[in-house]
Formats: sequence, structure tokens, C-alpha cells
Amino acid sequence: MAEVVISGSGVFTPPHVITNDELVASFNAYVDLYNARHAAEIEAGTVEAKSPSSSEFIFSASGIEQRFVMDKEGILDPERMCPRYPARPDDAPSLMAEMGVTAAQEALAQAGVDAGDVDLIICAASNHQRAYPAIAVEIQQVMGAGGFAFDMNVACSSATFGIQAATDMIRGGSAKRALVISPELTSGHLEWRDRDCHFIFGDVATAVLLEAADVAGAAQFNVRSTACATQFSNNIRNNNGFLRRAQDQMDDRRDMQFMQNGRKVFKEVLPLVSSHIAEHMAREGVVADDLTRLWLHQANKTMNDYIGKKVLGRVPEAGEQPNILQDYANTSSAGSIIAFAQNSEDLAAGSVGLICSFGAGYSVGSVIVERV
Ligand code: CO8
Repeated sequence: MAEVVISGSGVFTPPHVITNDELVASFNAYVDLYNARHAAEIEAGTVEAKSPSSSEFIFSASGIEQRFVMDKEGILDPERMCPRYPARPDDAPSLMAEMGVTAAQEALAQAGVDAGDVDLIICAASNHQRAYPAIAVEIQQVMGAGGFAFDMNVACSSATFGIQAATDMIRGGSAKRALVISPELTSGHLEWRDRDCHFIFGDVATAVLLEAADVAGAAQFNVRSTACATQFSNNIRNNNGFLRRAQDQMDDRRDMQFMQNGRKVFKEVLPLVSSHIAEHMAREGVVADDLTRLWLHQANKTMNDYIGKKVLGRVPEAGEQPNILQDYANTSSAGSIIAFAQNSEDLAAGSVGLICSFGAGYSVGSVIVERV
């Protein structure tokens, strides 16, 4: 069986930043407009008044300070409250493909690999902007890659599940070089009009290049092993889908965007993730003292502090468990990969680290890597 290495990673950071203060100012302007327009129904008790958001709450509940987005104006317009992404002609690259290609080019450049030598592309993300043709096949064509390509969606765990799929395919001999690309255009499916979640997500794209060790010129990490697990839950859900028209649900309904019961997710996912990591480490013969770095999913700082402490058996030292969510917010499946891409170069040869994602499904994916 072929050994698999990670030889490059890339991050595309969108051009616009929204700080918590900017987000809250526009949200509260929307709330004032909404409450004024529904004053009579609110008075009559048939419509519930909306409550304002606050930067202090956002930071203390999540650790998020700002987020990057592909369009700022539409999101911050109190009369619109969602990004504006004009439809493109069918023969122009899609927005997700464009974001993904930029991240992928960085990963290829790091490894000194030509796109034409890639024979597998997985576009692994928590939503895809159309049903078909697959975004991955479009990226394959735009980049001039060979082989085959497909889309996959395991919500926040898409990238780690993609890494497992690519690793297994390289080990099994169906590919030599794979790009796992995660263009997370979360701004399109976030409900910016709901104070419980309007602050959570940001846009980004990441890419990881995996190669069979015998063809890799510039290996950075050996992939020692991967582990994926799922357990059904409705606590993070989006009901938008292709049956919408047939179900007479074309109206502006709350459940057509991201919904969650954040408290339940918090409580239920923490034990799931902690035991998943512990079992993966035990199977691989890795103990806490062997781990030099944890690159965790980036949803909530308190959650990460808890997991870091549980995995290492002590409070992680500065830099041992890097967080990027203060700058990027939750970028769904891309979060742990941003943390990895931006905080792995300094590791000494032989250092062992663990990438872990978790989220809707529920899903949890982990990858144990060793610095070459
Ligand atoms: N401003 C002020 N007050 C607020 C706000 C706000 N913006 N929002 C809520 N409040 C209020 C609430 O109404 C509540 O008031 P009260 O006590 O009077 O009822 C109080 O503040 C506390 O609210 P919560 O209990 O909701 O607050 P929490 O401390 O639980 O924090 C979090 C909320 C930050 C959401 C937290 O629960 C959390 O992070 N949970 C984990 C969530 C998580 O990890 N989810 C993973 C989702 S990611 C994923 O799987 C990918 C899905 C696909 C991507 C989708 C892209 C769009």
C-alpha cells in the first residue's frame, strides 16, 4: 500500500472584512426597521419583536472578532441582509470554483507540482452552489488537471472526510496526486437576520495536496492515519434542497438557511469529539505527550479550550493549539485546515500533530500527521 504525504496547503482569504461592531450596527438597524414595520402586529401579540445583537456577547460566547466575506455590502444593508452574488453565465467559472482554484494554486506552488499532474480533485464543502455539474469537475477543467473529480458534503467535517477519501484512494492505487479543496461560501447559507447565529460564519477556501510518497518531491507531513465517524442529529440543519419547488416551499422560510440549537450542539459534540480523538490516538499508538500540535475545528474558543485540555490532559501551552476563529470566524470545514496551513511550518521533523473537525451530521474527522 502506498504511503501518503501532504506536500502543500493553501488558503484563499476573501477581500472583505466585517468586524463584530460593523455586523452588530447593521443588524441592529435591521431590527429597528423590522420592529417599526411590524409595530401593530407586535402590539397585538401576533409577531414577536426582534432583539438587538451585541459585540460583547459575540466575543464572549464565541471568541470571534471578525469574519472575511466575498461580499460585504449586501450583508450589511439592513434592507437586504444577505450577500449579493450576481448570477454568472454558464461558461464563466463559478464563484466556488474561483475561490477553490486560488487556494489550490497556493498548495501546488508550495509542492512544486503542476496542475496537470493531479489526477484526483475532491471539492469538499458544506454546501455547493449548484447540483451539477460537480464544482470539482469544473475546477479540474479550469486548472487543467487530469484523472477524475467529485463533490462531497459532510458539513464542517468535509475537508477531513475528503482527506480520508483521498488518502484511501492513493493507498488503493486509484490516484497518485489529490487536491482536497474546500471553498466555504458560508455567507450564502447563513441567516444574517437571526441574532443567534448571524455572527458565526465567514467565507474562505482551503486546499490540501496529498501525494503518494513515491512521486512526491517536497513532502511536508506523512499521513499516519485518518478516522471518520458520524451520528445523526437534527441540531444543525438546513432544509433547502431540490424538492423545495415540489414541496411548495419557495417562500422566504427560516429553515431554508442554517439553523442550529447551539447549546445542544455544544453539549453533545464535545464528548463525541473527545472520545473520537482518544480512540483514534489509542489505535495509532499515540499518547498525549507525543502530540506537538492540535489543529482543531474553529467554531468556538471555549469548545477548543475544552477539547485541547481533554486531549492533552493539561491546559495547552501557547501555540500548541492555534486558533484562527478570532480572525476568520467559523469557516465550516476549512477552519482546521486554515489552522494547519498557517501553523505547521515551524514543526521539527518527527513531530506528530492531529487535525480534527466536527459539526453537522453530527460528524467528526481526524487526521494524524508526522512532520517529514
Ligand atoms: N447578541 C446578544 N445576545 C444574544 C445573541 C446576540 N447576537 N445571540 C443570542 N443571545 C442571547 C440568547 O437569546 C440567550 O438569551 P437568554 O439567556 O435570555 O435566553 C443568551 O444570549 C445566551 O444564548 P445561547 O444560549 O444561544 O448562547 P451560547 O452561550 O450557547 O452561545 C453559540 C451561542 C456561540 C452558538 C454556542 O452555543 C456555540 O458555539 N455552540 C456550538 C455551535 C457549533 O459548534 N456549531 C457547529 C456548527 S458549524 C457546522 O456544523 C457547519 C454547518 C454548515 C455550515 C453552515 C454555514 C452557514
